[in-house]
Amino acid sequence: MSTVVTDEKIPNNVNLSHDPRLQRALEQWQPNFRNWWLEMGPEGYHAQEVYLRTAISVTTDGWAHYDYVKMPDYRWGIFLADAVPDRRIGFGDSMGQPVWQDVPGEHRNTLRRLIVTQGDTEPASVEQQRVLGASCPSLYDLRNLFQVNVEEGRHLWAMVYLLHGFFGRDGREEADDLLARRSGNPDRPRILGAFNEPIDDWLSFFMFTMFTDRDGKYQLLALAESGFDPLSRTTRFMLTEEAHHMFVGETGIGRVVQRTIELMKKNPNGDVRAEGGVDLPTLQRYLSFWYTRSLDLFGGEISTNAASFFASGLKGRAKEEKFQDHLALEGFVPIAVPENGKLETKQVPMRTAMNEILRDGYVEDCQRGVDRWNKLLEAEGISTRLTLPSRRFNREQGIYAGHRFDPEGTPITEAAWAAKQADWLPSPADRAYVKSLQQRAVTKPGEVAHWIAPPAKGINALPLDFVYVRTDG
Ligand code: BYC
Ligand code: FE
Ligand code: FE
Repeated sequence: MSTVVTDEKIPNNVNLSHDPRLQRALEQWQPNFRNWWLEMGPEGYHAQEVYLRTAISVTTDGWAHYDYVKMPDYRWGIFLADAVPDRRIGFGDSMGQPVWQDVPGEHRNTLRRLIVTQGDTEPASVEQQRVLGASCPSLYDLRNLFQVNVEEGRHLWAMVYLLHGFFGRDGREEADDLLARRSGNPDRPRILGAFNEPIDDWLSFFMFTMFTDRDGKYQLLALAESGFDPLSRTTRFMLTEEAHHMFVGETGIGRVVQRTIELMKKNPNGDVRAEGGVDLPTLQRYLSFWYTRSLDLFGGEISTNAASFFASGLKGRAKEEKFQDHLALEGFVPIAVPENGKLETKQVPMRTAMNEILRDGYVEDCQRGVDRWNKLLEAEGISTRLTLPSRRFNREQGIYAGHRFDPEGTPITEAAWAAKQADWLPSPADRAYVKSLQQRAVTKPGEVAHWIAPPAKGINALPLDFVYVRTDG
């Protein structure tokens, strides 16, 4: 098992002190990261102590340490899951060969691009969420926001380690660029669409951690299969942290649903807005928006990029061992392709459909979460259900982009779309309403904003009124 060092400038289990050049390069990047955090990290919360978990090892029990820390002093470390002895490439044209401990020359550019794309999302999400502290629904939620933020910062460190460690000068330049792009900035935006969308209310934050962090889970599962072993080991450990981010999203929305039900019952007309809550149609519109923007993150349904990532052993399918045929040279995936205003089912060769196969697993996983929310409605005798729209609806990437579909996936005209859009997606008025519920930060220990139910339990077995963030500090 790799030794974990936590008393160096950069906590790590990659023997950093045995590679002085790499150590020096990363120690030079460290103050730039810190400056980026001070400029783009959680606004107004640099001096307060936050009750956070910090990764200190990669064992399944006790990998995290909980204590108060000021976020700029968080110990962002480089941790790789333990190596699997005699690991072999599990799919594609090099199937069965020993995994690579270094970057094969012929895959260098492609791998760098994958790592940069992954790495770019991490600081992007911190930038997107930076203003949320001013409107938090409770100290518990505020702490969870910051937990997610510092861990996305650690995920950036994980990708920067790979860039510095394996890609020489190009890698160092890419690492600098990861701190230079800015979410939503028209001149130097983040790479992927969803990471340039604003998140300035907590409903968006919970939808993002439910749906967009879950894309992270699936992309990381696919990269964990990589024949480039350092990438596999890095992403495997990132997945450990990712579970909490999705927990924050799923339970966050679950708590909103719960409060919405209470307010529906309280009001004689079932008018949730009149009671200061988030009505179900608004929840549905936010869900539809973040789900579809996250579907885009899987790339095109028909993708030669995806085929070549798979062929060359760089990116597999989630849980590749569950599949029978790891070559994927035979077989086709039926995909409905828009043609002349209609849908034609085409048989797409398996490798070219890899993005769609990964998306399939994601859609099922999302559905399980939505089912749990719907159970809450069902238990209270409410007939409305939250639904995932068709994967053709509201897409900006892939074969459905540039065409209009209703939430059931039926092709519609531009005029029909224009007439119904405000029923299907959040309108400026919806956004203004949601923000109006979140005008101030709720920071009294144990207090929870009116529009959301309290959590079922506290963090790390602590009570709900624990001071998760010392806001006076
Ligand atoms: N926005 O063949 P195509 C996370 C581009 S989330 C903008 O269809 P490909 C996290 C694409 O780059 C996980 N552009 O797609 C979550 C290509 O550009 P070029 C992040 C897009 O390459 C929450 C063109 O369209 N990890 O960790 O098969 C908080 C055609 O490409 C988008 C990864 O993404 C888009 N949505 O697949 C914090 C894993 N989609 O070549 C963190 C690494 C596609 O024409 N990335 N394009 O210039 C990949 O595996 C692939 O790059 C993608 C795209 C799956 C994203
Ligand atoms: Fe992440
Ligand atoms: Fe995450």
